[in-house]
Amino acid sequence: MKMKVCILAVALGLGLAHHNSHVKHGRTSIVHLFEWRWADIAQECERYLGPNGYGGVQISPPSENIVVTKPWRPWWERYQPVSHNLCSRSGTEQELRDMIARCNAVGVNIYADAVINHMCSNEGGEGKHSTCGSYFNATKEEFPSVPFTAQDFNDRNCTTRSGNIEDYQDINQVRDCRLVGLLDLAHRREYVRGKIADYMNALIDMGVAGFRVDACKHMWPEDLSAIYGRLHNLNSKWFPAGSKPFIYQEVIDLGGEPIKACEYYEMGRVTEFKYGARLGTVVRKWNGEKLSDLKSWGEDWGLMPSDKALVFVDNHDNQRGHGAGGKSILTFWEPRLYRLATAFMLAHPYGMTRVMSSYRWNRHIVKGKVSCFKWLVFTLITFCSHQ
Ligand code: QV4
Ligand code: CA
Repeated sequence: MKMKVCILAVALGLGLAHHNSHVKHGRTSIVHLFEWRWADIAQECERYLGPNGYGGVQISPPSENIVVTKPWRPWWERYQPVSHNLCSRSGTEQELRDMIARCNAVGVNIYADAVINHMCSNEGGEGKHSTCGSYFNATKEEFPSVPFTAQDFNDRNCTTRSGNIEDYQDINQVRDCRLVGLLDLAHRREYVRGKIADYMNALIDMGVAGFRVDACKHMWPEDLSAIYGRLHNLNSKWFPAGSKPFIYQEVIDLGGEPIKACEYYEMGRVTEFKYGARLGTVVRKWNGEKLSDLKSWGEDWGLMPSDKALVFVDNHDNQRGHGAGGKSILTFWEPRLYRLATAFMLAHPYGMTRVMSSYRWNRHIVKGKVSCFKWLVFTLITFCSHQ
């Protein structure tokens, strides 16, 4: 039944306005510079990405977010916005503007990660612990810098006791309740749609070529469509007049849930999470699979249509145990296999490809107390053996 709905929606052809990535010079790949500073991205565009044929960069969310200090500043605080001001750990608004201009000047597009499903966590407290110093009150759902107030959130539309998503089999919960406590915006409200479009339009006017839209599974397709419909054309200083922003939507669809990636095809591309999960099993030679099996790689393997897919070996979530993907996902922790999978992805014509540029972290600490103890013992032994 659900599949029929998807086919109908695509057949209605509400336009493929946001599917063009606008990459220059026939380039085919972008790179996610996860948590990079704007000033460093500008240099990287000029020094490496432009000369080496990268089409664009996905940047970390540029909007002002909550500052989480316990136990340390985690990367994921950037997925908890408190306003649409443009200062973050990556830099100031002026640095963002300068980076976008410099990357555009060398033919490298910028795609911003738009966190629009929610604001910060319900446990975010009250005060000015935010990256531009804006005041907010998470308990009262007040974000005066936008402004958003309690009526702009979905509480009355959510039916779970906790107010959080409890069952991914229930579409209403997934879209109208809080994802891990994150205050869920009511996109059916014209006002909320307008504020989000204003934020995205400010970035478009600065020269971005499009957006990765975060957590799309948690937003109704018709609401997203209404928001995208309000977006400006790209800045004609760098793009042909009439160009619509490129949009790729984060929907994790590995099967088994009622919300399907195909519900979002007509509005933009969609992240294909089956790609990295399945490629990982082949490269690891699980189930007796061989690289030569990949000659039929693509839709025949149950992947979405190539012209709808945004693909990657791993992403910032599943390389560090967040989100979904499973054990087969390859990361830089296994460099030989990772290089192989990435080279295959870049050489193969399926989907729009995204390379991951991340950073190393201490896996022992992340994995909890037992491993933490092991790490301590290991560090002591290493230290002593070097004395
Ligand atoms: C905790 C408890 C909750 C409790 C809540 C109370 O776990 O049970 O209700 O406190 O406030 C962080 C913490 C998380 C915490 C939450 C709220 O990890 O433990 O909840 O904050 O304080 C990133 C991280 C999340 C992080 C979030 C917000 O991955 O761990 O949560 O940022 O800081 C699904 C979605 C998919 C999503 C994926 C991770 O369908 O959309 O999970 N992926 C995107 C991004 C991802 C980001 C978000 C969505 C949210 O790629 O990076 O989550 O914007 O599959
Ligand atoms: Ca929602």
